[in-house]
Amino acid sequence: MSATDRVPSQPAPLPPTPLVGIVMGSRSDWETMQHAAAKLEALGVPHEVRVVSAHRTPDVLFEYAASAADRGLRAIIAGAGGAAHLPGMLAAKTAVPVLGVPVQSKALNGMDSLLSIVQMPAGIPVATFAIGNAGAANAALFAAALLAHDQPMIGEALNAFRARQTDDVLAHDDPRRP
Ligand code: RP5
Repeated sequence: MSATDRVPSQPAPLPPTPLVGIVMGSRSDWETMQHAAAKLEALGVPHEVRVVSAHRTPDVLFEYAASAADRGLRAIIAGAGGAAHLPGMLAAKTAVPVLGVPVQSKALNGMDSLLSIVQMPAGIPVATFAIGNAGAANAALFAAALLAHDQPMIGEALNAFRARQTDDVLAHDDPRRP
């Protein structure tokens, strides 16, 4: 028996519990919502990604919202396009902050998505971001900012990202040069 055989086997480490849920109304929204996932990944924010449709899987939506707080989610980033009811319906069913991302629709360029997410009645807020990729990225940065106070490593990663972004602009301030 070798020395390594005697070492008791360690259980595989559990994946970190997601703090942020990224949901979207359709797989077709992933092209936009991947920008939220990429930002959370880069900042080390544990997250999960799901397709949850307000119209096609309403029962899944209700279950997702009802269990979100108990599962430890601290924010939900919800992207949808067209008649984009997903963020508002999630917010109606959970007090976990919902960050809405209007996906750019083909028919109306996302104005339909934006208005149907932003125009919530008083009492059920959805923090609404820009249409498309910028909105998805900013929703992730906002979620990280929400978590930063209680999660110092996320706060440090966010500060470092912002400093790099500033440095990058300053280092390339002549648009005629690469
Ligand atoms: C919405 O309808 C989705 O959020 C998506 O943006 C839009 C179109 O969905 P697909 O027809 O591409 O599945 O529910």
